Amino acid sequence: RAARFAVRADAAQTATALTQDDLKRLAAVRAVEQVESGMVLGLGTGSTAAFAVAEIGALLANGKLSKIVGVPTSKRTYEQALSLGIPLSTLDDHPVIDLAIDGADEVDPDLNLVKGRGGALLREKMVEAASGKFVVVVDETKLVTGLGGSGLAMPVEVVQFCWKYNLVRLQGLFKEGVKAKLRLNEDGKPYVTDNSNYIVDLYFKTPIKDALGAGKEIAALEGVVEHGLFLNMASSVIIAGSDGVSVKTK
Ligand code: ABF
Repeated sequence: RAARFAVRADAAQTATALTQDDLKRLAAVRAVEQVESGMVLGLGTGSTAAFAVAEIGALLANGKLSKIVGVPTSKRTYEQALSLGIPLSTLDDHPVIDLAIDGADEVDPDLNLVKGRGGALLREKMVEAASGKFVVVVDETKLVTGLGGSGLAMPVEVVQFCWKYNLVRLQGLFKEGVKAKLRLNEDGKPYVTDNSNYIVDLYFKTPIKDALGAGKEIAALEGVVEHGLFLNMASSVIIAGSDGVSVKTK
C-alpha cells in the first residue's frame, strides 16, 4: 500500500532528506496496514492522524477495504472523513471500537503519552479508551524520556465557568514547577474546544515525576473535564525517523 505514495518505506532507510510530513505519512500508512474490512475504527486528529484517515479513504475508494465504520475524534476529522466518503458513526452507536489510530505530542519509553495540543483530547480519550487496540503514529521528534519533558504544553480541558479559579488550582498542584496558561487563539480570544470548553496549558519545567499521580490529582478538580496524559492506553507506537520506521509494543 505504501508504494502508492511518493515516499516509500524503504526510502526511509537511505534518504536523509525526508521532511517531517514524510515521516508522519510513513508512520500513518504503516498503521493503516492493520486495518481490515468490517472494522470499526477510531479516527484520530492532527496532521499525522490525517494521513491515516486519507489512506483509509483511498483504500475504500479503490475497493481494497470495505464495510469500515469510522468514529471521528474531532469535528475536523469528521469533516475530513466525510469528504473522503468514509462511513461515520459515534460511540453511542458503536461503543466498541476495533482499532484507533491517532498521533501524539509526546511518547515516553513506557508508551505513555501527552496528547491534546491539537485541542481534541476529550473526544480522543473517549474514543481511544473504547478501542480494543490503540495504535499511535508519530515521527521521532515526539519521543521524550519523561512526559512534560519537551517543554511544550500539557493540556487540561476545563469548563468555561470560573476558568481562572481552575487555572490557579492547576498551577497550585505543581507549585513553582509549572506555568499554567489559558490557551488563546491568534485573535487573543480563548480557544474553545469541540465540546465548548477552554484549555489550560501546563508547561512543566522538568519532566513529570509521577504522571499517574498527577493525572489523578488533575482529574479530581471539579470543573476539569479531561487532561492530556494518556497513560497505559497505547497498544503500540509506530515511530518514523530518518533511520526508518520502527514499532514499539507493550
Ligand atoms: C492529536 O494531534 C493530538 O492528540 C495531538 O495533540 C496532535 C498531534 O498532532 P500532529 O500529528 O499534527 O503532530 O493526535
